[in-house]
Amino acid sequence: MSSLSTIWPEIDRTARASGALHVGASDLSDAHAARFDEWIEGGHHATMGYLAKNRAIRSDPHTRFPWARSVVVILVPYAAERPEAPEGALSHAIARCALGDDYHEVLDRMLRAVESTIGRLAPGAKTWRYVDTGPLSDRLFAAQAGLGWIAKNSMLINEQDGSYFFIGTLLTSLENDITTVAAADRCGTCTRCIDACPTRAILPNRSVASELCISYATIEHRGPLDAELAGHLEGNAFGCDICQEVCPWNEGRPPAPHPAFVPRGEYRATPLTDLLRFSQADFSALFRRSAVKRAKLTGMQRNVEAVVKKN
Ligand code: B12
Ligand code: SF4
Ligand code: SF4
Repeated sequence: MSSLSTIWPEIDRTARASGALHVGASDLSDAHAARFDEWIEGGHHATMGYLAKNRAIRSDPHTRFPWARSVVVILVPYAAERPEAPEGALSHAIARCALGDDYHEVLDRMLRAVESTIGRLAPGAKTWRYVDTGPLSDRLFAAQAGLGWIAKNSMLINEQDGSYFFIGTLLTSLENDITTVAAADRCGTCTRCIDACPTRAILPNRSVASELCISYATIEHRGPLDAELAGHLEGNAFGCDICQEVCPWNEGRPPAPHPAFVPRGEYRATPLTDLLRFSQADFSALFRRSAVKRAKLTGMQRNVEAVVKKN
């Protein structure tokens, strides 16, 4: 059976040709699985019950993937800059990561391309694609692949290109013999993200309490918003970028977004409050192939009402 290094130039080339900015390789083990256990025990997954079910797999990924020996990791940039738009436009209220196409589909297609390169050059090798929804930590693999450090805001930050990117992972049965150099921790004494978080959701151990996080509340939480949190959305109706906006590693010249993540013009042209009058058909049309669909029409109307009430 081949090892990753024998076909690495081809893997790297395929991933970059499909739009990845950084490509790396990690072992399958999670050296920090205990941190995940601690987070779950603290109840910081809130109502995302599927995460608690992943505990056993995180502590020993081989229980679910006995054949896997390496992980190919890709970083794919989205728009680091918000588009110019009139006051009150929808584009001001949606997190940058959701201003283009749904990343789950885009990164899955990119990983498929890498998968077929592996299939061609290492016949018989097994692979498994994950974008976000897997029972494993995308950030941890990216850090172990040397692509960045786990920062105080819990994001994976790349020293050259900041943190506005998605992570895709491809488990493979090929031996990991790629040499990686761990990225240095560049947070230093900075605490800008912790100080800027409007709901004090960032914990001292580089993790986030979902139950306090605007991103969780506006995307994942079903039912009415907690009254206090609803008063601190800071204009965010889907997701939140505040702890990345203040980060010095996102200053400077950002990388261009993958073409699928260029902000959609319709969001600049639509007033946020229009959503309050939307039918299901309007919602489905505006957010076709978009991650915003996850919040559903009722969730988005709940969020917009909270944002408008505060203003
Ligand atoms: C649940 C989840 C959320 C939750 C909880 C967020 C959180 N910080 O834990 C909520 C809904 C709040 C959320 C919000 C967002 N999310 Co989210 N989310 C996830 C998901 C599905 C799991 C994360 C998780 O398990 N968290 C629990 C913690 C304990 O695990 P972890 O973050 O993976 O941390 C591991 C390691 O980092 C390690 N570790 C922790 N501290 C340290 C310290 C050191 C020194 C080391 C070496 C290791 C280490 O411990 C863990 C071990 O497994 C991942 C996808 C995935 N499957 O990994 C996406 C993911 C983390 N999310 C992502 C994004 C883009 C976002 C948002 C920016 C979206 C938005 N704009 O609103 C925000 C950012 C908020 C924030 N500051 O984290 C990206 C992050 C990309 C990046 N550059 O880091 C991911 C990777 C999705 C993807 N595939 O691209 N998210
Ligand atoms: S995403 Fe927003 S609410 Fe969540 S930790 Fe970052 S700044 Fe705080
Ligand atoms: S704002 Fe400062 S502390 Fe927070 S992630 Fe960026 S460098 Fe680290």
